[in-house]
Amino acid sequence: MLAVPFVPFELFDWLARVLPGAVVTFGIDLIVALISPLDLGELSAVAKAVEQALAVGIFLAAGAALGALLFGLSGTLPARMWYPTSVVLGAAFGLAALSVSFGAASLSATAADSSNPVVSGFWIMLTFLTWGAALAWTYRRLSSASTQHAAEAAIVQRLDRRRFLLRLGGATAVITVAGAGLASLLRSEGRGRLDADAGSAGTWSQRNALPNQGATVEPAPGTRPEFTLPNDHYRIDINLTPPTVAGDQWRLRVGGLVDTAREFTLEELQNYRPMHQFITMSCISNPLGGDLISTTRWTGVSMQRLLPDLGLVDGATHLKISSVDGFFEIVPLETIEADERVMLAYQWDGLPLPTENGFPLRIYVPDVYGMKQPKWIDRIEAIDDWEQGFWVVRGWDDTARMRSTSVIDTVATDMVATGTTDSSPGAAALVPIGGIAHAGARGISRVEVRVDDGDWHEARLRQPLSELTWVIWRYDWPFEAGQHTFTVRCFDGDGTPQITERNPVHPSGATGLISKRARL
Ligand SMILES: Nc1nc2c(c(=O)[nH]1)N[C@H]1C(S)=C(S)[C@@H](COP(=O)(O)O)O[C@H]1N2
Ligand SMILES: [Mo]
Repeated sequence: MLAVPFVPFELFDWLARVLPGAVVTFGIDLIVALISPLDLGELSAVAKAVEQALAVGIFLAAGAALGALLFGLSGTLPARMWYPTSVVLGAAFGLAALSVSFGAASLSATAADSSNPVVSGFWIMLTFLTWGAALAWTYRRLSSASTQHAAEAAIVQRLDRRRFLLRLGGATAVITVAGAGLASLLRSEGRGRLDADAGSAGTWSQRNALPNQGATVEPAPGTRPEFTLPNDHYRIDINLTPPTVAGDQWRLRVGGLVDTAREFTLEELQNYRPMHQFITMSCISNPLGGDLISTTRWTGVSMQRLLPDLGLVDGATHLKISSVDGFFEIVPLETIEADERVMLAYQWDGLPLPTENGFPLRIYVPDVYGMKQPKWIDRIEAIDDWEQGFWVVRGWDDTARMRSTSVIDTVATDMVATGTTDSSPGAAALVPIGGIAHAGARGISRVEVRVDDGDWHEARLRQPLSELTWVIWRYDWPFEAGQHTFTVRCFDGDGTPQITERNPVHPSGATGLISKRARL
């Protein structure tokens, strides 16, 4: 499999890591704020597309700006020096890009990333050398035209500046687009192979009934699927293209405060007794009622089971979990010792983790947002103190405990049925209203719905897939014609109500009540 880097994406990913956290967070918030109201579709997919466009835009602008700079300096340069100079310039940028690219790769010392470093390096250099050559070519063509009429030199010079920029921009764009096409062509081979493996086995959910089969409360029509198919699971991470890891070469390296450094293969991890958990995970950047929250079946090994085999020595108090993309988080040993549900997971819905979602290994930590749960893990380091994780360094909440949240998915105005409820003992036309409620690993004890400024009515709760997943609720509302506002609130397992005050996603996750208006 050949996987070559796409230079604009590499540059963008690098910027996202080195720019101050506040700038990056501001950028992400801005993208989410701009695209959410447009309702273009699944938030994580749209955001990735916008970021990719931005990456290409930044690359084009930088290419044109560098060209313009060279153009400005070129007055002092004899014509025969243009080609060599541009090529040297291209080579210099190529080398800079190379060091960035391999700097990122060396964060993961196992050669598990399936892209071949020689091929990648060659590819990056080729991109920049082509760019350098295009620069010289453009400049040469334009200046030979301009020197024919020396008298008009001043005007032509000014005119040419614009034409030069346009042409150079065009040349950079052609190189970028051609590079993108080639890179994705080469890469799609690899992706196809993984999918083929996946397809032959079939998913767990295709072969099995969900554990709450026979639950008495049926979701209101229009409620989101209770179980998210892995392909539909949201995806959020710091990469424009997900790291592709070769499973057979991959090793989980364990070091730091251990008696001897050691490694685990994927197979060795899979030889431990597996653990299956239905889990709802959410991104801390999920806007109120947003779609950066999903539920699937995770399989892996409990960290409690693995712990005795890590060789930790006295003084170790935390594990630093790091990923091939440079992402990392710190998990206290206390958390692992107190909760067997902390797990290193290698399957979703009975299949190896999808590339986007962390193949071959990711961690699950109950009750905290996704930002605390590295994907594509390749290293565990035992340390003797807490440290800030990747997003904590960049200004997000230390603990990132999941907020309680409840969402109205549907007011099923076209599904009016006749029946009775506590609030209307006589037979009445009922409108099913429904959605989800979730409170991390704390469970949901109660969901209530209010219509306009009326009283709160208790909704019925469907038995969830597990204590770690969202709960589907349903309230059959006695129909009243007119325009109405429906509001929902939930209480976690301890009876603690969700926070009603509005808070933005940054830095600790969104809070506030969600309302939906409907005309009946
Ligand atoms: N290696 C790595 N792991 C990561 C991230 C990342 O950028 N890199 N993002 C985290 C964040 S912010 C979230 S919300 C979850 C999302 O997991 P998913 O994409 O599988 O839904 O992955 C987490 N793990
Ligand atoms: Mo996230």
